[in-house]
Amino acid sequence: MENSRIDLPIGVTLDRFIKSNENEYIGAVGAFSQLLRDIALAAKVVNRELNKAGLIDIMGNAGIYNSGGDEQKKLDLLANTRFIRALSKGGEVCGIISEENESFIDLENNGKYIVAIDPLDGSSNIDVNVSVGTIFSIYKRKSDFGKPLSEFDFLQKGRDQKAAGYILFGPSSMLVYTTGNGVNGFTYEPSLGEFILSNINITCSQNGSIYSINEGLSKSIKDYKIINYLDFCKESGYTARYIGSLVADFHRNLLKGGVYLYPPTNKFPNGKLRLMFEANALAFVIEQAGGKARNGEMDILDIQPTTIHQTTPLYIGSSDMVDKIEMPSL
Ligand code: AHM
Ligand code: MG
Repeated sequence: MENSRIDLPIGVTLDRFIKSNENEYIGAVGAFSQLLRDIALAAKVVNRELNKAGLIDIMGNAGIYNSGGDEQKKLDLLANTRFIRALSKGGEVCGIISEENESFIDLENNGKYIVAIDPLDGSSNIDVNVSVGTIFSIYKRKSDFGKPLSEFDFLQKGRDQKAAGYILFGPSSMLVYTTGNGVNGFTYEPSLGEFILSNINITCSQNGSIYSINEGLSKSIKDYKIINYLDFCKESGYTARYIGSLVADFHRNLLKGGVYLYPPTNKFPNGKLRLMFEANALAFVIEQAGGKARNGEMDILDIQPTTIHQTTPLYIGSSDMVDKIEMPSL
């Protein structure tokens, strides 16, 4: 991976960073930059709402269920509305899929880009003031301009992403993304209302000693490779860390070295996490940072999606740790 690209200092704004790197985005320079800015703007709005979460009536369940059968939180819906609104306005995006919407949204314009978004991941944590996140992927439109979109425009491999990233709403909020040219992180400065470059060319160490899994599920994990790997982690004296907010667990392991596992379970025989809303974006980020993302058999980015809401097992993080999971005997 070529890694010589960032010559801007820590402290520049996201806007300035995007502008300085515009020549990376082959094709539609202005549109792509504007799309990244739209995502950042929606992130600021959601951040503002989340900061008020304990004070006004936006916590708790909305009494509606999403396509995965999860009861939607009021904040899930609020974040969904904010992101869809921000992405719909500019004309850069022609189609959106969201974890919170059953089908794709055709914006019926000539935008060049498709966005897949999980507007508020880990939202069961919001009622207890624990970190949550937004995850996004950007693809190119496939169908001809002027024609209605079809699933064909959305069911693209992770390998085809033009950009991907996440926003972590935590003690301080961060936007971390890649356009296929390394990974950079921006920390939100609330008094300025700006995301500021704070983590340049993030790399994930090849090995680590943190493993992140919901071990309460261990009796319903049938894959002996996973069971063996968990034993190996304990025998090696690794540290277990699990927040239950994928973005937060992923971000920690990205920076410190570690692995996140969500294997098939009795309840979720093909894993719980969504390929198009969660796994693909984080897989692109981790590969760009030098790590790996696999489903137990292949790279996440090479999976051909067949449905928008399909799930996948996910093993993601430091490359040596991900490799070890698939070794038949440890
Ligand atoms: P969500 O999209 O409904 O929020 O579910 C995804 C979340 C991830 O953030 C997290 O890693 C995982 O579900 C936790 O699942 P579990 O409670 O089964 O450990
Ligand atoms: Mg989610």
